[in-house]
Amino acid sequence: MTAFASDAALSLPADALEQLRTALGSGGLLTEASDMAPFVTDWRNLFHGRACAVARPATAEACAETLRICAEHKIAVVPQGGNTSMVGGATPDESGRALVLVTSRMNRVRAIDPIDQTMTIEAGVTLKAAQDAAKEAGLLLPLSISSEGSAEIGGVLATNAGGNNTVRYGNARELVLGLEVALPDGRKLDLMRRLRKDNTGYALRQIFIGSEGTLGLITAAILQLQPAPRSIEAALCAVESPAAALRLFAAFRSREPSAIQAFEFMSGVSMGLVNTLIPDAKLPLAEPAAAYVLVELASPREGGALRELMEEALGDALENGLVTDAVLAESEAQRGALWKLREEHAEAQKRAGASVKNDVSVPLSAIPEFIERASAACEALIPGVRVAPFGHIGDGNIHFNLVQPEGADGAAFLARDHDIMDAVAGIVRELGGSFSAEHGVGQLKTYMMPEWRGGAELDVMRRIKTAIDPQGLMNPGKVLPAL
Ligand code: 2HG
Ligand code: ZN
Repeated sequence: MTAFASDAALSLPADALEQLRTALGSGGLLTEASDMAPFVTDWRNLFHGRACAVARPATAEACAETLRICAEHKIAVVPQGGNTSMVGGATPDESGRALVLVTSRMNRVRAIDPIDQTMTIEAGVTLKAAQDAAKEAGLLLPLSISSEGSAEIGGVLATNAGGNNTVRYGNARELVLGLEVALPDGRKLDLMRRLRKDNTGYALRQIFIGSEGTLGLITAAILQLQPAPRSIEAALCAVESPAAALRLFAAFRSREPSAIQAFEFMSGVSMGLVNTLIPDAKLPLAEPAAAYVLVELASPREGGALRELMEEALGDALENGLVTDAVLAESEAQRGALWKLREEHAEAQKRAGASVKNDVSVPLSAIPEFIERASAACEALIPGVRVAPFGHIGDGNIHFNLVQPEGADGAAFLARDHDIMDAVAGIVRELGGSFSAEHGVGQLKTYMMPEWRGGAELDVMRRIKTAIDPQGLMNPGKVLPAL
């Protein structure tokens, strides 16, 4: 639905508009429908909302003041970073009553400390820019996701992003030492301590990480960095099945678990879409395979030890049939080309038409059974559906995505999304998994919360929400279903 400027003016009281203009300065507040358009639709094009205004504060103080004004006038606030949510987490509803608060202008790397190995960074820095700043200082920010070129630190932390390096370094929450938050009433919550040890009451920062902007707005953080790797080896392997991919993971793990920096799975169907729909993406193997693994080893030590490890592990795997073909990156450019094949899966699936995403996790041991049963269930539901799973198999997170049958009507396919998600979720549940491993709940999956997190768990979440955001203004309709 399109928002009109007149609607926006109607839903934003004149005194609130005046106060916001003063707090945000020229260019910090957008109220024209055409200016607001990029901020009211999600990356997947699933949600089309409206907003009374888009605020773009340049400082944490202006951000907090914006929240204070909104609290005074009871204006709902939808926080937004790079707008890369897969679950509509940063898109306002259609009422036009909410203000979208965009963090992109708070984009300074405040400091990097080489002794503490920490980075003090503002919410609007893109993950890629943060990685580059760490690299320039001879360090590593060990968080890597496909959308890192546009995803911003605030959103990455608010959603507790996972990604390719979780297998070694954990999710975003494990990297956060300190946090600065603008509370819904406009106060600043200063948790910017860079301490490894600090047992002084509740670990408040952890409540905001992964809360998807429903409790407050993260304005800055102190992140724990790691030594930069001096040797990196990457290989793309063809395997016959998810079970073979898992056995290969076990083989690498038993040799040198601390060397594994990424271990990614790609189904043949999903890789096929990348190959055909992404220019410059070319499979560097003789034959297409049923499935692939991208394995990356990294170490802060120089020398050939890692190469030896990779060659020995792959040599054995080729010999015993676990891997049917493999290619090792011989240069940074080749490593980049291998990663391109993996990182473009979401984009390729978008180009292939409508898709239903199931961002699930199960115990590693259950992955082969999960993929087999979920594939059969979806093929029975939608004949011709393209079952295109891929993901972070080393940490148990599979993006079990279904792409519409070729030539089918995308809208009709999407109308079945709950049937598909429920069929997949049922299997995930039987196997002890989660219906959302890294993308969060947003507005797309709130309906699943009562069944999965009901009883005391949802009750405690609601009590926390009410305690911190008593007016219910922060990102309404996300994470917690309406009562
Ligand atoms: C990835 O791992 C992202 O590439 C996107 O989490 C996954 O498109 C998806 O479902
Ligand atoms: Zn992912």
